[in-house]
Amino acid sequence: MLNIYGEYAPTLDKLLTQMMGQFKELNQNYEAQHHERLYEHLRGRVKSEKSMEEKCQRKGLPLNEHSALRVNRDSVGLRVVCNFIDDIYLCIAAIKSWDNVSVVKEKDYITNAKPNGYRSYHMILDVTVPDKDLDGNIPGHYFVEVQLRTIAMDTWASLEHEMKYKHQIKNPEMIGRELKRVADELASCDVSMQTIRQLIREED
Ligand code: 0O2
Repeated sequence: MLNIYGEYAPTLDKLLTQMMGQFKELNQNYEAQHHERLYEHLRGRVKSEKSMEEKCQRKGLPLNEHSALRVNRDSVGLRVVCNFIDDIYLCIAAIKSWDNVSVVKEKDYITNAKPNGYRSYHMILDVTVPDKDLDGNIPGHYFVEVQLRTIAMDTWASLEHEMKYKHQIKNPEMIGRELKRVADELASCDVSMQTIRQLIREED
């Protein structure tokens, strides 16, 4: 039985619940004010102890709580999926305004897509929770990874991930080129959809 999170495992579950709650409240408040949702849907998970152990092994890290919770910073992860690119940046601004959260790292793979076409906005947050952390602090500090994407970006990333890990690809260059082409087409659709929303708003 793997136990890489040790005594901190229950806190990770609580942290996920806390963060999911904060995001849901954000969406509810936004909808009450603007009559539309800030994000379309939200997913969250505590990385399984087995996946975390594999990740530590892959990186040559010792299998302990420090590697799982401090060196790796995605034991708790949330994915925020928005209808429009602009909404992603509104979400980011809201996250930055939260009192219990500070941003440790940001990667804007939307403005600067990865060479394979991957697009998403990644944030590593330092979040305060009522429980003890690895250094014995109460309230404790834990890392949370947040990925923000449009529906189109999310669709692409899910399919690319699925194909990459589940299939033995015979012609990776050609498949890579095709995936990149589709990613760019979807990115162009995201921009067009946002322009259409703007046009509709200007009519009101
Ligand atoms: P999983 O199973 O999704 O958790 P890290 O690898 O986390 O130590 P790094 O190198 O800073 O740190 O990672 P980055 O670039 O922020 O990306 C981390 C996560 O983004 C990945 O997690 C994926 O979920 C996602 N991601 C990044 N690049 C791609 C990509 O090209 N395609 C897809 N589909 N997803 C991507 P993990 O840990 O790989 O896996």
